[in-house]
Amino acid sequence: MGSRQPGNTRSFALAAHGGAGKTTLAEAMLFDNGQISRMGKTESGNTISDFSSEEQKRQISIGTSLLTLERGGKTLFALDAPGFADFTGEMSAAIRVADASLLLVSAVGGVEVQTGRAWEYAVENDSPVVFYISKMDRENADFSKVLADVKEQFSGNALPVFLPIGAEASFKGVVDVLKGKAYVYTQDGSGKFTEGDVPPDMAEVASAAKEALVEAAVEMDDALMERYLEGEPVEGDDLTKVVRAAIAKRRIFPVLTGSAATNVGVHQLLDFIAEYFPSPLDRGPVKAEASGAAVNVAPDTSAPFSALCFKVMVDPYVGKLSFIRVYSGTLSSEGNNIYNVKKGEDERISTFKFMMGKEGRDVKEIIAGDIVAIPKLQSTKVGHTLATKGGASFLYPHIEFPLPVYSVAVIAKTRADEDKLGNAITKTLEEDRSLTFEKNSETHDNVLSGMGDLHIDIVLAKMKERYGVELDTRTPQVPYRETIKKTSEAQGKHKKQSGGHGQYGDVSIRYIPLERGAGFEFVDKIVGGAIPKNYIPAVEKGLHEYMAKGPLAGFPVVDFKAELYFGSYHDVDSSEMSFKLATRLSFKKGILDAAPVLLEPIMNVEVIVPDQYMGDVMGDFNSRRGRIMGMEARGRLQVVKAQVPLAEMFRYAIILRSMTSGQGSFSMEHSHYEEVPADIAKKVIAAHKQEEEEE
Ligand SMILES: Nc1nc2c(ncn2[C@@H]2O[C@H](COP(=O)(O)OP(=O)(O)O)[C@@H](O)[C@H]2O)c(=O)[nH]1
Ligand SMILES: [Mg+2]
Repeated sequence: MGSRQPGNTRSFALAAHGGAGKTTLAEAMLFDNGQISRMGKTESGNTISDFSSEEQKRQISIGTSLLTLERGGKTLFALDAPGFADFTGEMSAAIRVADASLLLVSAVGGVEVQTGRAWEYAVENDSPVVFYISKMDRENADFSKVLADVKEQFSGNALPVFLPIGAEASFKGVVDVLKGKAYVYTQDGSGKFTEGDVPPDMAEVASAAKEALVEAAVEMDDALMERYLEGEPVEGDDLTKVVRAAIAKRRIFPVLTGSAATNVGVHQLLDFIAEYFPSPLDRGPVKAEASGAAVNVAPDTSAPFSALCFKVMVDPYVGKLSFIRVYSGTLSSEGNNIYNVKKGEDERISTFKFMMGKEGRDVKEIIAGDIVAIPKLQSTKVGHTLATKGGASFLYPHIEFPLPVYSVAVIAKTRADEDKLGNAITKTLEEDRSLTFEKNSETHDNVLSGMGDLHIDIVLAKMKERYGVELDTRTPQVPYRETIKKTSEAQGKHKKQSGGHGQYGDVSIRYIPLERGAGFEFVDKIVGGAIPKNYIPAVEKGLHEYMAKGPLAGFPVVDFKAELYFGSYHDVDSSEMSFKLATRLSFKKGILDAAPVLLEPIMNVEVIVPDQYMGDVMGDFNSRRGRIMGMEARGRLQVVKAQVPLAEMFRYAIILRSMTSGQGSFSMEHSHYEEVPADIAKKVIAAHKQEEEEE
């Protein structure tokens, strides 16, 4: 165990559009590596990766699962990330912490929207990419077409290393152009193959492919480049070295191929990963921050221990597992604690786990480059940096998750559900960083927001299964606001002087519109003691209180100035309460006299779709009161930017999916507030009136 070295570690994210075959490929890798005795299938719900009940029921991956393989003296950590847009956050975290990405592109479906997302995340993280053209056994599999697609959309330096022998039902093996060998499989799913010479009809293509690789790779080494230009062949260790370097530095993006379902080419893929994928040493130091200053952390096993938590999983049986990527040092589970640098707290550890889906094998020592799970950490959350007490004190950059785009208001079905809700939400949020839960202080809705309806459905199903909480959902209330368009003046007089201690307050307030986003301003313009100083704060406080529920439709009033300019008082009967009540009278009248209007939130929306859906997307935005702000091409995809009222966007995740057959994706964030068109405002106000009457 003590002999493991970062130079022998390979970690990679399996990333792709949903359904490209990642989970099946992971399963084939485990099978061919002798780690499982039979291959499970996504649709049978028996793969190592898709182990949660929701994954098995829906036959898709929902969370990233970690698989650990030993191959040729190397330790391989594979992160099988979900490909559906609803779980993009899981994919981006996997790409961030792995040393490389194995980016699958289906030989039938070609490049899809999430393929582009995965590529972008890899670019952002400077992560080396190896393409894998999957499903070569399927009808209509077309290696050359997909290769051309990849080159055009991502990089001209996407260069084939494996070439398929045959295609569709007759796909039977791969040629490794670097090794100059052919591997022909028995095609019975057993993964048995024979090594032989490149078939004569492929020899020319194979040598051209090799030439292209060598030419791109020698650039990594000046001396070698010179020899190459002088006509000397580059072979053996020299070649391996420059190809490895070119991959690690994102100079070339090898393209591999195979079929997981028929188990063809997977052995060669595993060997390629072990031999050519970058180790932590090839990736070099990573950036961290110590009290404002940037530091570079090298993957050195004798340096202080440091790691980043990128995933937390709460399994009903295993309990909590925190997944970490170790960036520096060595840590033994014996006699050591782990220190959460972010929280400043010590955490007890008992073991580390080399994971295989939901199962783990205990290991006593972890080193820089490892990706492992730790059971039962208490305070550690996704994005936290771990070290040992008195050791490393820097923090790794936080893990960014995309902003939620789909929201529902949730209502507990029964009182018992309500009691359990808090705990269930807290636990669920801990596991799922692209989920948010918020009580909207303006509308009082409990709003659950995520990446799409699929995501929210799964979250609700999980909460029911694990914590026994049943929730109803409905479209959330739009957090409208109210404001005024002209200046008004209003007196408010509260007077009750019959019997006993009386009440007397009298204020005159001017209400003046302010620019959008200005909020609220209070100005005291009382002169000559018309209202004694000690009552003025009560007026201001009163305004703050009444502002929260405007007179037009019960929404907060914003972007106005209130000038208290006159009033009167009574020596005995005046009190803070009387002045507050007087303020309320003035406020209601004043706002209603000042041409009040409703404001609604406007979102910045960015939609990414294949060319052919552009027209539909733009037309649809017109019908949603959207404003197109711009368009740009991103490869064969189009990006449409628009500003659209939130009221029109609640179900957009569903609408976009059906409009684009699942090929579109979008993101949105709040931009600003704008006046609601009169016809719509009328309906909102009428609905509010009705609600009030019912209450
Ligand atoms: N014919 C064929 N089907 C495959 C292959 N790999 C995966 N599939 C099927 O494609 C579907 C999606 O596969 P899965 O591995 O779950 O995709 P993932 O979403 O990328 O993890 C499943 O029905 C698989 O059985 C392959 O190599 N050949
Ligand atoms: Mg999957």
